[in-house]
Amino acid sequence: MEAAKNDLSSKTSALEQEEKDLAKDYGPDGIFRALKGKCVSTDVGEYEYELCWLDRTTQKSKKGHGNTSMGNFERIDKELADEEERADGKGLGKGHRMVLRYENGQGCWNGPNRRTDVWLACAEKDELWRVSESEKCVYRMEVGTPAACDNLPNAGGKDEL
Ligand code: MAN
Repeated sequence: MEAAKNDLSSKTSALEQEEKDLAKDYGPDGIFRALKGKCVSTDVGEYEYELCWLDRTTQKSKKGHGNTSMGNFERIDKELADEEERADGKGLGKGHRMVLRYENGQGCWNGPNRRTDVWLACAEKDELWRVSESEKCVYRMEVGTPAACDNLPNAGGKDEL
């Protein structure tokens, strides 16, 4: 009887986890679901920057000063990009792009909590192209991913978001 009770309780909590996951926003037609649990990163100066899809962004010190949270995934927006095309294709270009918002990261000394805007552009593979700090503790990532390509149903339309 006890064993059956334990079994029920672990199954109930597994079900609750699955229901929570189903309620989470994985983007138009769930295009980000395949990226769940995956991360991309790049080195810039004294830091390694990491984006874990629909989860978190992190600034990692290469000098052993530890990790700093740059925000937790909050929502998917759309914004207009207006950049020159790059020769290597690794840029946002012009047009509406999905922007993933990561908020409420580690507090900034004398400032707000860190946050990150993650701009997406269509690319053959998942790649963190560049990271900048547009103002103190407000970060911007530019990321290529097949999940942002227009041939995916609804990926180009604002209405579906
Ligand atoms: C650290 C890093 C920087 C940030 C400053 C703010 O050095 O997180 O990106 O600008 O703290 O004090």
